[in-house]
Amino acid sequence: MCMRLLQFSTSHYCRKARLALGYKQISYTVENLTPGAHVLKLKPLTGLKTVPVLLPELEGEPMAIADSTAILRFLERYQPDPTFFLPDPHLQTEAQLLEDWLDESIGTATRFVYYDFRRGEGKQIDPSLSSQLVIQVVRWQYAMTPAAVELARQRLTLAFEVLGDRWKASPYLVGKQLSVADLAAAALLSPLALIPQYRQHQAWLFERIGEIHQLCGETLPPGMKEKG
Ligand SMILES: N[C@@H](CCC(=O)N[C@@H](CS)C(=O)NCC(=O)O)C(=O)O
Repeated sequence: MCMRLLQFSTSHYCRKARLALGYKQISYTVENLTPGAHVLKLKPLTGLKTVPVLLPELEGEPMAIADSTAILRFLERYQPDPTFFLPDPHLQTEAQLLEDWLDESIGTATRFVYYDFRRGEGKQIDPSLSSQLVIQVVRWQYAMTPAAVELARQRLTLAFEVLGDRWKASPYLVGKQLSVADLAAAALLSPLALIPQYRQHQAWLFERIGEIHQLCGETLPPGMKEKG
């Protein structure tokens, strides 16, 4: 039996779980859920309504694990090698703190800025009525007002400073090896690859995002090209 990942194919949090599975070379299948109907499946399984959810399909293991951070923790316990936990406990705590900030603050900011782009300047990516309707629903669901989008942009500016200081000096955000912080950053900032202004001014970010995807055997995010 192999593990099953319940996901939305476009979700950057699901990308984080896929990067972790790929890094550990664990085979898994994905089940793409339909937004809206997903709640009916997820609520009874996890008590939450968000993807990713991992179904380990293993005896003696939980039936379902919700939340990307919990999934990474489970994968590390299930298969410690290769590790994405740092041997120094202080550095591991720092990596987890960065992961939490990226999940809770930056992943949300990315979502706001991305959907704002898709209905404005980036409308041509998919101007179809169905796509624009989905974008409107998501914007309404998360109360993406212009003021909230502006605050999200400011949070991203801080993220570029914090991540830039670290990734320009070393391939790793914390310590001397890949950690949960690197995986979280590579996934949660990836939707920005479609926005020309970020691609142009934060080239270092997309370079590192590309390298981490390659290391994890994960397809590059939309807007980034595989190297020949
Ligand atoms: N903290 C969660 C966030 C996951 C999340 O926000 N997932 C979104 C997709 S990007 C979702 O499932 N939204 C559907 C909903 O809220 O009903 C994690 O790290 O897994």
